[in-house]
Parts: sequence; structure tokens; C-alpha cells
Amino acid sequence: MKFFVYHTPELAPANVLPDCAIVVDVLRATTTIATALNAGAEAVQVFSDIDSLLQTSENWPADKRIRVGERGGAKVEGFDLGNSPLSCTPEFVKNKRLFMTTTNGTRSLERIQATPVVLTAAFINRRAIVEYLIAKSPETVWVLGSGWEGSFSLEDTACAGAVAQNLVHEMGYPLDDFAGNDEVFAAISLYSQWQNNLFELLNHASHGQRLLRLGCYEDLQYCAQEDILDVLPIQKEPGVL
Ligand code: 3SL
Repeated sequence: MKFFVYHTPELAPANVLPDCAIVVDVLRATTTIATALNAGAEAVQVFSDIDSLLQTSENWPADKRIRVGERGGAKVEGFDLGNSPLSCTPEFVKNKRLFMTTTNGTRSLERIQATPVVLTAAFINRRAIVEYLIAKSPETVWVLGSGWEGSFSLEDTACAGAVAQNLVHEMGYPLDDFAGNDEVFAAISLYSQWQNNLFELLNHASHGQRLLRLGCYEDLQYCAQEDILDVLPIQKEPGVL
């Protein structure tokens, strides 16, 4: 397995795709996706823009759909939910399809949706991702951080490092053979530095601070937990997990 980390979708090569792409948006899109699927959502369908989400979801039965939308951390007006994973309780999402658009995470997913296998990862479901990779052993794996409007996010690269470190440990890969680019080393170093204090890391992150200003302290606490959900968000058709 050759493992590549890209801090943002823009940094990934344009004309080639890996065997498996893993999108990470710890704050908060991929944490919300894992939580919703674990709570029994029928699926999560992602959109980079609001208009196409509204058009597609209009054709879905109203009692079976939830519109989830966030821009700049705040709920999109008229939508059922913002992007808080804590809203995705079984009572609310079970058997429903989430139609979701977020500032960065859903854009990353759109960027690599033609990849044969697309997964989403967050700290809360890191272990499920690692187990899938060990079982399937795809030849090339990309982890794509979502960043914030094209720039680096501490939390996404740290999560990429969490997946990489766990894999190297479990599989006993020599790091030089495993790492496809220098970012893998950087991601593992970042994660190793903060793995015992991920909540503090999220507090330092610029998007963590933005969310704290919006009153999302409990979201940060939730997103900082590791391996609490055994759920594998995997793309079933383009844009649908
Ligand atoms: O940018 C995104 O995709 C979101 O996850 C951002 S937020 O945490 O919902 O504000």
C-alpha cells in the first residue's frame, strides 16, 4: 500500500485518481456523516452548492429527507439542520436521507467522487477506516484534508496522521515504503504530538476557534473523541454515502 496525504483537495494531483480516497473534515462534515450513518440514516447525499441540493431533495419524499446545510459554520437559512453532529440522533435521522452541503467537506467529496472507493474519516471512526484498509489493502490510498477555503487545517492533517500511524503500527510497514509523500511524515508527527490531547488541538485550530465563537464547545468535545463509532461511510454511488 502506498499512502498519500494531501492537506487540501486543491493539493491533490489533477489527472489521476487513487484506488481509494478518504476524505477528512473533522470539524465537522465527516464527523457528522459518521454520526448520522451510525444513527441509522438511510444515506448521506452531498452537494457542493445549495441550489442543486434544493433541486434534488425536492424530488425526495418530504418525510424521508433532512436538509443539512452550513456556510461559515452557521446553519443555512430554511434548512432542517446546521452541521452539528450532535443533532444527528436516531430519533431525528433514522431511515431518512440527509441532503448535505458544507463549506469545505462536501467540496472535497465532489473532487474525488470518481475514485473507485471513497470513504470518509474523522477521529470518531478512525478505527473502522483502518480495519477496512487492512482487510482490503488497496494499492494507492489518498487522504484528503478538507481544509478551510483552500488553506490547511490542523485537525484534518492530524486525523490523516491518526489513520497512517495506526496502519503502520498494525501492518508493520516500514514507513519509507508506506509513505507516498512527505506529508505522511508530517501528518504522523502532528498526530503523535497531540494524540493525548485532541480537544486542545481542536481549540488551537482556526476553525475550532471559529466554532467556539459560534457557541459550539460541545461539538469540539465530541469531534475530539477517537474510535467511538464503528461505522464505515463508503460511497455507494457518486455523492451518496
Ligand atoms: O467546512 C465544512 O465542510 C464544515 O464541516 C464546516 S463546519 O464545521 O460545519 O462549520
